[in-house]
Amino acid sequence: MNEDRSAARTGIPMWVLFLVAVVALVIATAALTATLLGRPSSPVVGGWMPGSGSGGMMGGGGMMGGGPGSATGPQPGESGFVPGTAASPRTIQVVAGPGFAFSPSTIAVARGETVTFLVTTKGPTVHEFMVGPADAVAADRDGTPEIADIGMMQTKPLTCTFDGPGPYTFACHVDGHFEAGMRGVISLVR
Ligand SMILES: [Cu+2]
Repeated sequence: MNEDRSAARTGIPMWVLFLVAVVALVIATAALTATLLGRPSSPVVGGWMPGSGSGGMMGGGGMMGGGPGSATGPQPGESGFVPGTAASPRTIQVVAGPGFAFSPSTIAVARGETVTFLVTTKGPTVHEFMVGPADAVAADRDGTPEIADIGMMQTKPLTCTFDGPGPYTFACHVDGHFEAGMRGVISLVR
């Protein structure tokens, strides 16, 4: 057999050469795939989020569609706005910190829509994100939708439907943060 002769000439078993070739091919394919797919389509950042160029910060994955009703599109009250639904929530990015603040501190939500907040902590302090009826959020009431322990540069999702009368707010209830002003307002549109 031809292969046996060539293997004998080089002194390297044929299967080793084959393995090396396969590994090289896999690496090349992976590199090409990463190049083609690695470029994220534009990050979901609404015009109302000043200074947030935070593409690539989101760890959750799978939530960033940029599809109908995402934060890239028209906002509540604007023409062409598509409200989020339970089957296809609208994604809204929220930055916690640095310092005791959320950005944005006011978030427009259409009455009745379902929204997925993607909350990213910037800075070394761990934060939480609670959202719901204002009295429940102010009282840190059990059962109010909340994400805990959002560490630096972590992003965690929280999906809520705003089908109640409101008013709605959001806040961080890590010790002292709410008192320091780490809270915001959901403005219900329509
Ligand atoms: Cu906090």
